[in-house]
Amino acid sequence: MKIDRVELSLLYLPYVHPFETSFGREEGRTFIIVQVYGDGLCGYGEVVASQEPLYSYETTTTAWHVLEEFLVPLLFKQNITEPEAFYRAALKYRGHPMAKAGLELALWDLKAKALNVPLYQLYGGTKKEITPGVSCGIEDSLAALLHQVEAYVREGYKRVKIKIKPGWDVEACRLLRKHFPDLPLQVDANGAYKIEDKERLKALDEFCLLMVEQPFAPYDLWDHSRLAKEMATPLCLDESILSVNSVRKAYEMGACRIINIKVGRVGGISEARQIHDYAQAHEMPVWCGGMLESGIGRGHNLHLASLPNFLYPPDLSASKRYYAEDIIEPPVELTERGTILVPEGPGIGVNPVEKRIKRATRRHQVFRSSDY
Ligand code: OSB
Ligand code: MG
Repeated sequence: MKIDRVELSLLYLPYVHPFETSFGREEGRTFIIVQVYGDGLCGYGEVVASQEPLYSYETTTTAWHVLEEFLVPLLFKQNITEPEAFYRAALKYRGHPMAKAGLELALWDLKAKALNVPLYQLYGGTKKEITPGVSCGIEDSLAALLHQVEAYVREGYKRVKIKIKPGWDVEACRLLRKHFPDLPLQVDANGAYKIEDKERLKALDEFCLLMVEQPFAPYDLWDHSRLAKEMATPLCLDESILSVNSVRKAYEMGACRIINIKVGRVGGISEARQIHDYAQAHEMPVWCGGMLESGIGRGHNLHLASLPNFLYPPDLSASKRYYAEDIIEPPVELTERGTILVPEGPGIGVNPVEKRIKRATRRHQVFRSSDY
């Protein structure tokens, strides 16, 4: 195998419904698709960085810069073809996990396609079918939130997560619990609280939530460990978990009992699998988070979520929950059982539609191995 070229495309897709978190409302998503060509095959990856540095410091512009100036040259100058080799080589560059993950994912897809196997087989995935959850943004009113949750439950979603922030938390949970006494429900604060809000967060214990995700700032493991000691509901960390090393610290401090794994946030599948294995050895369940990915990133998430210690439902919904027209065909859909099947075709096992990718593309660049 020789990698002939890498292509980057910057895409914009509007959401079917605006998505609001504690850091703001977005009407659509700007993201990067990475394509890696070799042996007549093409591997696809997605960079989940957003246009603005809200969820993380990375943006589509920083990711493009890091890919163009450092990661793509690294690949060509060292003749790297294997995703594991790329992961190890790219460790020398500090940070920028989403940029690294996008290219690593494309190399995994290419490798699996060359071997003619689905990705989950390379990863050691065991589940063929996944029961997903749906992540609901902050709405203009509690009535609108209830309406949205009712629609998702009617569509077949078996677990609901709502975004919270100070002032949009206890009452929202009370209302949903009243209407759905048995629904598996969880909340995600994206770091919107401070330790001074501890009593408000403890009030959430009343609602039998599966977990409270990332109440405090990403760097604040210590305050999470203080809250965890006083709360019955398990804490889950998302933004705080950047590597297997940060999981060890969170575990040893008792900062959380559950880990949200996002392949972009941790810098790729190699790191994500180490986190999975460490958590499994320490009896900490993990689950697969989402970044409102296109069908390409979501397809990748399905394979990761098929690993055995992914014990809670992922934030991974059908294509139509996010986009009127996904860039893959067929789109991701829920079965009558409210599940999603892990694709069985080679690689990611989803079919990107080049025409739709082109239509959504705002910037495109080709990098040829012969130029390095
Ligand atoms: O914190 O999990 C999060 C989306 C963007 C940024 C952060 C988060 C999210 C989600 C979306 O919750 C989940 C999904 O992709 O369905
Ligand atoms: Mg989160």
